[in-house]
Amino acid sequence: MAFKTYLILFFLLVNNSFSMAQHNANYDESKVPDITLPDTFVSLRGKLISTQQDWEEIRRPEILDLFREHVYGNIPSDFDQILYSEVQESQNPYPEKAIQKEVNITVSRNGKSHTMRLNVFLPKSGKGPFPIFLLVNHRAENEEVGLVEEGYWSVSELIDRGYATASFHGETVAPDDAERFSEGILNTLYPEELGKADGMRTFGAWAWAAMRAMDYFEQDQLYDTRKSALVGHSRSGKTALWAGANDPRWSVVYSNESGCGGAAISRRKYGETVAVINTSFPHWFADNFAAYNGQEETLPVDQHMLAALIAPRALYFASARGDQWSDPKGEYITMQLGSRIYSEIYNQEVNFPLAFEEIDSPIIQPFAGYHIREGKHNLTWEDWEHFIDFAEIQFKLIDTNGIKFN
Ligand code: GTR
Repeated sequence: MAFKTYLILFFLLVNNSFSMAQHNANYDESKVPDITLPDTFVSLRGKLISTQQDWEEIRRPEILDLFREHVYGNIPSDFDQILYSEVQESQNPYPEKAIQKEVNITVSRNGKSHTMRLNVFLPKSGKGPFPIFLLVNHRAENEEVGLVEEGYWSVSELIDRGYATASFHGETVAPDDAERFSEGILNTLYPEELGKADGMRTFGAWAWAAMRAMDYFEQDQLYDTRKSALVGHSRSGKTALWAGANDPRWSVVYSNESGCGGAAISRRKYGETVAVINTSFPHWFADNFAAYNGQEETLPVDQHMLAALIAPRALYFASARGDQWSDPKGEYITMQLGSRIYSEIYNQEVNFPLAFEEIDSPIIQPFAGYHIREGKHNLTWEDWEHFIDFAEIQFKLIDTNGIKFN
């Protein structure tokens, strides 16, 4: 059989098992189980957490460590050297209004090194320092769309509004493939992670890369990293949440339709489930996560607690009505419950009183926001428009109140 035929057969097989999983998924709200969620505000030793000090010294580190051990795995932070160099490989799609930088970030550890690529656009007008939006990207570049797929990465509009924006592709850090995921920083920089049940996997590697991008911005006066937004869609949205929880240098964190293992409550088992995601994508999460396949109720955490880890920095979720696989209602509930951290611990008036069924426009308030749009699973200009509105509120707060996040 010709190689091409094998490829087609393989594609049909993978695609078929995926659509079968989607077909068998529960989309009936009346079949969602009764749920008891772990309490964000009670420590493992049973202490009621009501002060900022207890949250930051006791409960927050506990929750972060539970997610690390049981869900996403390690993000090793040690390395020997980090170097930045600019290359010129592609044509600037916006020569009239943007400066393009193609940056190689080379990290070395124990005599080995790995290079990831960061693509940056800066407004030509104005001197900066520019607030920065980083998009974690997993979509394949292709000849048709080139480096920038407008809508998905709304570079032109971000530049018009006076922001810098950057993106890295997950493939340049850890391939999105069950067989090849280690052929990036795992093999070169952190091989000891491969043998660990809580070892770094793809999402940990991509979150690590977002941190290295932030390292780059921090050492260059052109960027105003006090005003920095981290955006991810779908599998990259799961990554953005995990990266934002681990790296307090991001002042705003966005999840677009990240669903299972991202913004949606796992215990609802609506749309994609833990068993389905771990079976289709065994390289995404720590190996330990597979112990919860079909056993969501035994997880020591649920995703509302991941949302809480972002505070006091700002958090925004977006869903799409046509994307039931990501469980929009479960994403909204995560926001409702997770954002209680702002009122209960940080004295901010944040709340989401509307029931999911009542939402008919974006809910944009300081510190936390949510919208659901019509249409399918995708990151679109409509999403970005609300993202920017939300960031502007947050960036103003940083300017006027001098709010510091780290
Ligand atoms: C699907 C996967 C989802 C989501 C999505 C995407 O195949 O089941 O968890 O991440 O891919 O990344 O677009």
